[in-house]
Amino acid sequence: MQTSAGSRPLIRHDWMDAEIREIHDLPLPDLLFRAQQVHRRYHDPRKVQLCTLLSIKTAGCPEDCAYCPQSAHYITPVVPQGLLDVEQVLTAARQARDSGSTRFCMGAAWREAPDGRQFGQVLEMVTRVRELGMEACCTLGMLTREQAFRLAEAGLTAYNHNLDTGPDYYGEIITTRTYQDRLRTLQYVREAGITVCCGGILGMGESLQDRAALLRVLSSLDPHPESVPINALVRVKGTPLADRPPVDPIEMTRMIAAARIVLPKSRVRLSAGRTEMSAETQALCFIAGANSIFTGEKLLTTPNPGRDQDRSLLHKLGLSPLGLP
Ligand code: SAM
Ligand code: DTB
Ligand code: SF4
Repeated sequence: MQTSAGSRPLIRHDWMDAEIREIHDLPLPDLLFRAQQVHRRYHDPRKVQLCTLLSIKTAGCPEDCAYCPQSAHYITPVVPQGLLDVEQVLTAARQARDSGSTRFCMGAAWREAPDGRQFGQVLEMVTRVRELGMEACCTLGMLTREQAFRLAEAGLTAYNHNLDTGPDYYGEIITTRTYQDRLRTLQYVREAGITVCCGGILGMGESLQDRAALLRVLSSLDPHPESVPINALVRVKGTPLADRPPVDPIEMTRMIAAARIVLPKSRVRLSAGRTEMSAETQALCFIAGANSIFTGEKLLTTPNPGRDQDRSLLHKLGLSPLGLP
């Protein structure tokens, strides 16, 4: 078993909230030093995974997630769009691959993945994206065990299903499903042999305790999620969280560093919210152990720094895109 200087193993599933808080609140140089030590043990610190998102079904979602511009409960600027054709998706995937992305993530504003023709269409998208030589990820809402196995059979690399925040704060953000519902889908994804992508959002009014609790729950999953997206809330007009203050850059850095220390092998993704982050903030996040980003003009429905901007940022920092494994 790999151990740190003391006798504690580095990969742990028994983290306690208080220990995580202690790490999170360390003087920043100490926190970054610890995060770098862990990061360099498990990852190449010069490589950043590039992922591209596409919304394959947009808006009209029956869930009431307070952050989400695609919820049917709120009036937002997002224009609804039914499920895209397979060919439209492939065109976007090819473009993403040709501009250096190795993972293509397809998101649908569903509470739960539907059965029938639409699910068949998604399975075809997955298979065809894999045929392009890319990793394929989906985020379709809740799944049944059978759907998870069918996605695995189609070749799906990863399934994104976020816990968003700690269990105590969850009910303040979403009332139409429970934390337990989320954990159940994550379990099916794991059983099907698909890698797990699961993280959260900062800036929704949660406390530092809620952030620590999110990391504790993520670390209790065995194995740890292979990918952990850390999003800064994108504040969209019409959503209940539209008027929240922006996430403090140092708080973002601390959360990424704490995630890196608690989830040593996971790919930590600096996800939504980068259009509002300076190059310096993003640099701090990479130093803290982030090693993946979403690249391309758009996330699902909101803007994201374009490829040229990301290329020049990575170049300036001496980082380079990760190739396929
Ligand atoms: N409907 C599916 C679900 O909720 O699992 C898949 C799509 S949903 C848009 C994917 C994730 O995007 C959410 O779990 C949430 O963490 C993130 N997200 C949505 N709106 C966001 C926002 N305004 N800012 C940051 N992250 C957001
Ligand atoms: C994740 O954690 N962040 C991405 C991805 N997983 C699906 C989504 C961010 C969405 C931001 C708001 C939008 O563009 O609609
Ligand atoms: Fe948005 Fe997904 Fe929540 Fe639907 S389930 S409102 S798409 S985050």
